[in-house]
Amino acid sequence: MEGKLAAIADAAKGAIAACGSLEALEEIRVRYLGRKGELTELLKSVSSLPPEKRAAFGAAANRAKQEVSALLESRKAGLSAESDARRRKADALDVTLPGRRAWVGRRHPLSQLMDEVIEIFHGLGFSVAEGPDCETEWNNFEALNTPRDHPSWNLQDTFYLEKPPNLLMRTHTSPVQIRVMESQKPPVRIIAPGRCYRRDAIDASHMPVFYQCEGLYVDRDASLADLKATLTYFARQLLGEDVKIRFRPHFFPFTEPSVEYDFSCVFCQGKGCRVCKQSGWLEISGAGMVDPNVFNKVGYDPEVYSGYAWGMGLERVAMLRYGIDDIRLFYQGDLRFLEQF
Ligand code: 2NL
Repeated sequence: MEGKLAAIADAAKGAIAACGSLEALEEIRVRYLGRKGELTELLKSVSSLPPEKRAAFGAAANRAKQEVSALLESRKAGLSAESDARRRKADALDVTLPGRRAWVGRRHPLSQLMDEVIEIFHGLGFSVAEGPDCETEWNNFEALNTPRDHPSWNLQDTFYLEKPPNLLMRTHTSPVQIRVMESQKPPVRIIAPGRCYRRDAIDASHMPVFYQCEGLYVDRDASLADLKATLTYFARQLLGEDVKIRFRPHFFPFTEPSVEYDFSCVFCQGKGCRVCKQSGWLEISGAGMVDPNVFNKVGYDPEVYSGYAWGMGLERVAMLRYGIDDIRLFYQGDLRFLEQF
């Protein structure tokens, strides 16, 4: 019996010393000192001993019980203090942590560029005109002298609204200029920045939604020389005094004569590189003298008035300016791209 008492007491003391949590400690208490605990049972068995052995064993068993009890209490205090300390540490406010910096956004690169373009033409006396994204066939095509069988005036290339009367998403911002000419007399000096639409599959150089900035000047004596001077001034303001500009003959239904215009490559100074595809020139867009048929449609007398107009795709200008080779980057909202501007 004495040997068993010593073994149980030693096991209990060892378990208490090794125990790592209050829950485990409670299990140990139940196991040894609970109502059916091992030490409790041993104490109960004192009565079954021969009388001469009862006193000594009873005293030894009680001593063991007291020792284990005391150890349980002190271990409990220790574990409580440890868990309190742990919780305090976890809940603590670390005043040495750097604060979270307020996140500052910025304007989209296309918006920044549009503002610059507007600012440059503002300096030449042009004001901004705006119109709806959804337009009539008249404003978008017919008044612009565009023949009914022209590819852009076509279900395949333009988004039409389902309900009559054949409204569509504008394919350029020219309808804004038609609206201005139909509602006011010359002189006209406006630019029309805005969003345009076309039915197109998305790839590195096409988006179904894109931005344009067109311009229109109408007066009694506007000439092709004025057009060239205006676009040359614009090119120098936008890309620097050294940039050259060239005009090539072209055709548009709404201008006569018509030109396409190129800026010398700002990356290689015209020597030929990846961005200009070795040509030394960056193709920007088209321009020309407003076709007399357009003036007739809006009620301006082509014998009295002349005008020049031009267009440019904003994404294209941005891509050429920054050497970007994929138009989709403007529309993916990737901060790694946007934060560079
Ligand atoms: C291009 C270049 C162009 C115009 C747009 C225009 C507007 C009116 C009258 C005459 Cl109201 N012209 N705009 C002129 C020439 C070129 O855009 O590459 N377009 C596809």
